[in-house]
Amino acid sequence: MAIWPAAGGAGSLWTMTSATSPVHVTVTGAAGQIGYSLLFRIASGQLLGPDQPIVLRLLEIEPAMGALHGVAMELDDCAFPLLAAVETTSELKTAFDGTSWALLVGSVPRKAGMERGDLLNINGGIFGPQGAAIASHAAPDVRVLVVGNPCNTNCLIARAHAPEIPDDRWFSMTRLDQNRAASQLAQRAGVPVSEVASIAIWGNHSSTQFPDFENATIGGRPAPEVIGDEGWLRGEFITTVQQRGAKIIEARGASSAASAANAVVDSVRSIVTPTAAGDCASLAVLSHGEYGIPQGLVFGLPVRTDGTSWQVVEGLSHSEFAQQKIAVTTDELLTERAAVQSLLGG
Ligand code: NAX
Repeated sequence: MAIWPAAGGAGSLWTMTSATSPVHVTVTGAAGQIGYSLLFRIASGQLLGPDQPIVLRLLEIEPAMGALHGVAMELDDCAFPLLAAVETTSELKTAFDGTSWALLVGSVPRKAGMERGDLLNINGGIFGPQGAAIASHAAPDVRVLVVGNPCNTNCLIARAHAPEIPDDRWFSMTRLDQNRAASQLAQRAGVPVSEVASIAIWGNHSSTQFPDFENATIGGRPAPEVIGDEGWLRGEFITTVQQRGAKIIEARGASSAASAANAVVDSVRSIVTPTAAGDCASLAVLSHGEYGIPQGLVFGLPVRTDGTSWQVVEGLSHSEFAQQKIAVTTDELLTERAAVQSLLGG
C-alpha cells in the first residue's frame, strides 16, 4: 500500500484547505486501459464537478502494483488542484475505506477457449469479495458502478454480497452503448449528436442488448420518423451498436478504453445531475419487475433523476419487434444469473 501526497503542493489529505471535504472515489483495475483514461478525468473535476476535492483510492492486483505506481506518479505530475490524495493498494479494505463512489472496472477478460460460464465464475470470485468489502468499509452514501464485464451479472454478484446497501445504489454500465447509439442516429440523420435524446439501452451490455430507437427522439421528433428507414433501424443500426466493441478491437487491436472512461464519467454525471426534459439516461439497474422484466436482474433501462433519487422511465411502449429483442436479452441475463446462482447465496 502506498499513500501519495497530493499534487500541486496541496500536501496530504489533512492539509487540504478547501472548505469542501474530499469525496473518496475508488477505481478498481486502475492500472488498466480504462483506468489510464478515467483517473485523469476524475482528478481534473470532470466526474464530480470543479469545486469538489477528490481522494482517489486505486485498487490493483499485486503484479500490477508497479504499473499503478507509475500512474500515481503521473497523477502527481498533473498537479490537479482538486486531487487531495491518491492511495494505491492491493487490499480491498483500504481500497473501499470511506468511499462514496466504487467504480468497479478491473476484471478478468475472456481468453481463447474460455466459456462464458467460466468467465462468470472467475469474475464472481472478484466481485463477491469486493461487494462484501464495500458493505463493510465504504461511506454510508456509497454508490457502485460496475464496468468490468460481464458487468450486469458482476453487479448482481457484488450486490448479493452487500445486502445492506440499498438497491438504488447499484448500477452497471450501458452508457457507452447509449453514446454509440446516439452517434449512429445523429450521423444517419445528419444532425449534431446533441439533437438525439431518449435513446436507451435495454438489457445486457452484450451483443443481445436492444438500443431502443422506437422511443428515441431527434430534434424533438420521433427518431423513426426522422430517419425514415425502418429497415436500417431494425437491422444495421442495431447490429452496429451491438458489435461496436468488437469492431474497435478489430481496428485498434485493443478494446475501447477512452470511450469507456468517457462513459463512466457520463454515467456518474447522469446519476448526480437532473435529467434534461424529454431525455433519459441508460443505466443497468436492479429490476423490480418494470415492463415485465423478471425481478432481481441488473437490467439496462431508461432512467431519469432529479439529481438525488432516480426512477425508471414509465409508460414507454414497444412494438412486437422490440418486445422480441428485449425478450432475447432478458433470456441471456436469466441464463447468466443461473450460471452464477451459487455465488448469489441462494
Ligand atoms: P485491462 O485489462 O486493460 O485492465 C484491467 C485491469 O484490472 C488490469 O490492470 C488488471 O490487473 C486489473 N484487475 C484484474 N483483476 C483485478 C482484481 N481482482 N482487482 C483489481 N484489479 C484487477 O482492461 P480494460 O480495458 O481497462 O477494461 C476493464 C473492464 O472493462 C473489462 O472487463 C472490459 O471488458 C470492461 N469494459 C466494459 C465496458 C462497458 O461498457 N461496460 C466497455 C469497455 C470495456 O470493454
